[in-house]
Amino acid sequence: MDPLDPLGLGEELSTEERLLQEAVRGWVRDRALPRLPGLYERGEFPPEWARELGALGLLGMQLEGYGLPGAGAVAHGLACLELEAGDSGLRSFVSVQGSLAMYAIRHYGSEEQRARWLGPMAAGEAIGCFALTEPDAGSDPAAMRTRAVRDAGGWRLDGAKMWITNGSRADVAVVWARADDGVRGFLVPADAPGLTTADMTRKLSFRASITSELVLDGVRLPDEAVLPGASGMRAPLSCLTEARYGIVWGTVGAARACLEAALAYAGSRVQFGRPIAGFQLTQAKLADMAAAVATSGLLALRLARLKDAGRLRPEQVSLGKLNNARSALAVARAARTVLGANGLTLEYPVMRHLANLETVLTYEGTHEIHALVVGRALTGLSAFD
Ligand code: TGC
Ligand code: FAD
Repeated sequence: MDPLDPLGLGEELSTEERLLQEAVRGWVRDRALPRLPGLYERGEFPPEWARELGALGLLGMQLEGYGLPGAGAVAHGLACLELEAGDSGLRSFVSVQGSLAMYAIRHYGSEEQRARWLGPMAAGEAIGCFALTEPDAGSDPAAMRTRAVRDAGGWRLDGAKMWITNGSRADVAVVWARADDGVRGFLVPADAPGLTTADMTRKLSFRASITSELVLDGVRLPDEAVLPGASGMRAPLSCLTEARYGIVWGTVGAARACLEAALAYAGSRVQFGRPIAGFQLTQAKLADMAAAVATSGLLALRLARLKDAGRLRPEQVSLGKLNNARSALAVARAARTVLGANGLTLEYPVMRHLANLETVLTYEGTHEIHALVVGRALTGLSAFD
């Protein structure tokens, strides 16, 4: 049995998809994995990785037009899987750039906004962030307090956004704010007077990823800064569906990396005179991990087929995120026990994945929110109203 692919899902892939997967896996192995423990310890994300990920064609890879690759759903998913097998922060960088910021500009932006931003963002020359969450509006973003007021000179934005990936690194922030006619999206350049950022440095999860607070204090913007196609909560929520799809795949990668580490460790660690892999309790853990990797991979592949057919519904993405984030976390926890005390260190990737997966369970809609979205789809009754 191939521990990286227990059900042989690789047989479902085209040659192009396999080549892309190999390329991303190779970049993660050669460029990222040797540096990740140190970066995680110091709380850093190397700025030069943006252009490297751009050169690999991964930023906005699933988007079409404006010179973007227009990759299929499986290829997009495999890239997320391989990146997150390295670190969830890597996949997040690509998700925020491509599935949130670029997706918002591609789908809701004007021709001028698309022409200005999409090329440099695909190349990793310009960084974007997606600012929806606020100190008092997390799971319920519709309760946002950031206000956009229109006057003769354009728009004035006031408010605060929190937990924003790449907030301080971004050349352009996609900021969601409440206007008189409902929620609107704005492209706020980093040098806009009145915009300040501060990094959130005391995280114990997602340490190799930049997370920031944004304060908008009387930020003046011209009419051209509005995303003309975005009106109401449907627009930001549709971006979330796109990024959540990437998480469904990415979590398979994190789980696979933990299984791989547990297998290698169990095969070489000797206690009571034999490798711990020979103990029945260890084998039960490994078998459960392999089953989780295989079934979450199958689920991701099914969602990809639905997405390519244009039939993927948001509640199916919620079901995928619900299952695969929980499943990956369970794999990481079990793998951690197999590694004993060594599993607690940065010498092995497992504790890093375990800590990251606590974020993955929480962001892009918490576990509970996705359960309620699926519950609403199953029963026809909304727990939110
Ligand atoms: P409601 O306000 O009633 O509906 C608004 C409109 O939006 C539509 N809609 C969606 N459309 C596309 N995709 C989705 N997932 C959608 N969910 C809702 C809905 O049909 C309606 O359309 P219309 O035309 O009738 O106006 O909202 P709701 O009751 O459907 O949703 C409530 C709830 C709780 C599910 C929603 O607010 C929610 O998803 N909350 C979670 C917030 C969240 O996920 N935040 C994430 C912030 S970004 C982030 O975490 C980035 S992390 C970095 C990384 O990704 O790596
Ligand atoms: P809350 O909404 O306060 O939830 C707290 C608890 O209450 C959770 O368990 C939740 O499930 C539960 N709860 C809430 N409502 C209900 C309910 N109706 N029924 C049952 N239980 C409920 N946001 C962005 O906009 N952009 C980003 O780039 C971004 N990046 C992030 C990066 C990191 C590292 C992290 C940790 C977060 C990031 N977020 C980002 C924010 C993230 O989306 C929010 O943390 C998430 O939506 C949850 O909001 P909250 O943390 O305020 O929790």
